[in-house]
Order: sequence, then structure tokens, then C-alpha cells
Amino acid sequence: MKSATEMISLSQYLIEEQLKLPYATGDFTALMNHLVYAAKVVSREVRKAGLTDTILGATSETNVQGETQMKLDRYADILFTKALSICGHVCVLASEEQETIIEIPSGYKIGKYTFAFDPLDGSSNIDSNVSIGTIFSIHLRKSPMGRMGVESDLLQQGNLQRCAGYILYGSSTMMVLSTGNGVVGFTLDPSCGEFLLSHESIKIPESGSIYSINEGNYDFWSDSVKAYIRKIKNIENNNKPKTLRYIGSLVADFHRNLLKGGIFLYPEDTKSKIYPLGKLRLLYEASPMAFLAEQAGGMAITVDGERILDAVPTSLHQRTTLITGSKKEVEFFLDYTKQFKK
Ligand code: AHM
Ligand code: MG
Repeated sequence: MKSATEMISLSQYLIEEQLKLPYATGDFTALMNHLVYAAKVVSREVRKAGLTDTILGATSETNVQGETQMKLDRYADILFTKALSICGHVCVLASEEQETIIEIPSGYKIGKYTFAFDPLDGSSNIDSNVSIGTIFSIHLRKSPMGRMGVESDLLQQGNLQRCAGYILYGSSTMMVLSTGNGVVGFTLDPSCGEFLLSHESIKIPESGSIYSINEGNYDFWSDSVKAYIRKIKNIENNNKPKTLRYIGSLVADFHRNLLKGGIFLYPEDTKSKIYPLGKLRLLYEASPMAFLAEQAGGMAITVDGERILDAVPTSLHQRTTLITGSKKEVEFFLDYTKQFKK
């Protein structure tokens, strides 16, 4: 076990990474320090959620997707918005909980990065004490410096992300991120209040036995997705089936599969048409997860086999299908489902 002096905190890690780049200005490190601060505060609030009625429970309001907003969602949204919009290094933000772009409040410096986020993903799980998370995606702005960022600064392909990651409020709080140079994970040590490097280089196993999908939606899927699920369950040939694990919090489902190997699927709904294009949002759910998956050696595609990171977003809250996980599992999904699409 490493001694306290040997452990690297997230702040130290960021400074060390910054020093490796001669042209780095420190702006990104400063932005991340604001993100870390907000993550710690939200983690603290999540930990005490069951203790107080003022945090736990639903508000009477709905967000832009028409879903009931939980109080903790609102809290996380306000906190991350504030921390990132006044940090001096962001020019425009987008949040799952806010319909339009979030501008930098007057009087604050406008920076060169964009910040898109889902403040508290999997929020239907809050009341049940199940893992939830925050997902974020950072791009470099396209519009000229010195003025407010605009929506098109946010509508960039995932492969142009400067950083993507998530904070998982699970049995411990973790931050997993990539700046395009592999995937690293930090675990929050509550005794010193620091995120410490716990996962130096995360690689997703090439294949894995877990599949994660909301199987209650079976009747709504396309024939190809139905056949694929039947195939991996080996209903026809009686081989050892894969194991179903589904939490219903993308961050938690993705994190488990990242460490253990497997496949996560959220296909489109072809029948009830509740989610005809898939449920997950491209900008601040699928795209950052796809970046992490690829950086860890895995894959992330749409149900039609298109690379998520190549998708050009056309609106802030656009939805997409998402198939992600171990390389061999995603490739098998692609190969197997192809025969139904001829
Ligand atoms: P949310 O952003 O409103 O919390 O919804 C996104 C969540 C994901 O975390 C999860 O993968 C998915 O919705 C679960 O959806 P379902 O309940 O349809 O299985
Ligand atoms: Mg979400």
C-alpha cells in the first residue's frame, strides 16, 4: 500500500500533466480545480441525501425533457453551473437541466473552453440510495476569444473533446477522466478531502460477460436488437449465457463494464416511440462516455454502427442510441445485427 506522501492527488496530477506541455497556460488545470471543488460539494450532499427532506424527494417542476426534476439534480446543476461559469476559463455551458446555453455572468472573465454536463445522471435512483453520477465534456471554443461563447461552440464532434469524464457517487466517490491520453481514475479520500490517483491507466477488457440493457423494453426494440439479445442469452443453443447487470444509472453501468468488461446498450424504441432516437443525450452523456470507452481501448457506436465520436451535434439536447463497451463485444453486436439490415 502506498504511504500518504506517495499518493498523487488529482490537483498534483493535473499540474504534472500541465508541466509536460511546454505551451500549456494552466487554464485547463484551473478549470479542473473548479470542477473538483463542485464535485466534492455535490458528493457531500449526495452522501447526506437520505438525512434531510430538503434534499431528498422530487420537486414539482419538470426539466426540458419533460422529466420530473429531483431536488438534488437542481442542487448539482446550480453548483456546477456556478463553479464553472465563474472560473474564468469557460466561454459557454450546456446542462441537461437547462433548455438553452448558459452564458458567463457579467463581470466574469470569459475563457477558451466549453463545458457540457449532466449534473446528476441516473437521478431516478436518488431516492433508493443507488449510485448516480455527473458526466462532463470539455471542448475548445471555435468562435473568437474575448466574447461570449455561442451554441455552435458546444455543438462539436466528440472526437474534438479536450477532456471527458464522470464523477461516480457510489460506494466511494470517484472521478474518471481522459484528456486524450488514456483513462485515469481518482477516488475521493473523505479523510483528507482529496481525489487520489487510484486507477493509473484504465483499460477495458477486450471482451466481457456482462450485458447491460433495460430489457423491460424488449417489445419496443428492432428485430436486430431482439435477435442479438436472444443470441447472447443463448436461448437457442443452450451455451453459457452472458450475465445481465443493469442499474439504470449510465455512470454506474458504464463504470462497472469499464472495469470488468462487457457491453452497454440503449437502443431506439421502434414501437412505443417514447424514445424513437434512443434515450441518451449525445452532447453530455454518449459523447463523453464514447471518448472514455475509446481511450480505454473499447468502442462506442450507434445502433446503426456509426462511431459516436464522429457524430456532429445539431442541437444541445439531441438524443442518440448508444452501444458501448469491450471492443470484441461491440464488434460482435455490429456483425450479428448486420444480417438483419440487408
Ligand atoms: P437521466 O439523465 O434523466 O437520469 O436519464 C438517463 C439515464 C441513464 O443514466 C440511464 O442509462 C438511463 O437513463 C436509464 O433509462 P431507463 O430507465 O429507460 O432504463
Ligand atoms: Mg442523464
